[in-house]
Amino acid sequence: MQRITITIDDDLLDTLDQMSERRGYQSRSEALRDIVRRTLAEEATGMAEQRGYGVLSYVYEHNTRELAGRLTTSQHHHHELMVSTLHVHLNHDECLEVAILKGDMAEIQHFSSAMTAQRGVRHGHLQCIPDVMPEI
Ligand code: NI
Repeated sequence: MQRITITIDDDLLDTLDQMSERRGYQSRSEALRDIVRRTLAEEATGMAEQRGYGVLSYVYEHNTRELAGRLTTSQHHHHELMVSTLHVHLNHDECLEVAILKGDMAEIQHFSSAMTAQRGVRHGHLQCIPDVMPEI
């Protein structure tokens, strides 16, 4: 680990400190390391033939136009990507699903977009974790 000095304007530093407090970082260093890691993860995700993991989450109404069945069918069509799925019955109508995916990042993104673009699916979110990341 190395110690560096950076120059940053007051407004941006204020914003960094506020974000650090909101997210519970122990120090500016940890906040900055996490920002760099996140940026690298986004960059790596866009690379061709990049492999890794995806954490896909979404909420849907299980009674809407056989949506539950169609989402399950899509998962079976892409069974090679599926590692595990967590299903939570949120209330009478809504379900929360979290799927752990593994494979080609482009395929993971394509599959995730197709799932979350379905009518009746809300709060769709995909977190990408590329396989090859520099150690920082
Ligand atoms: Ni359910």
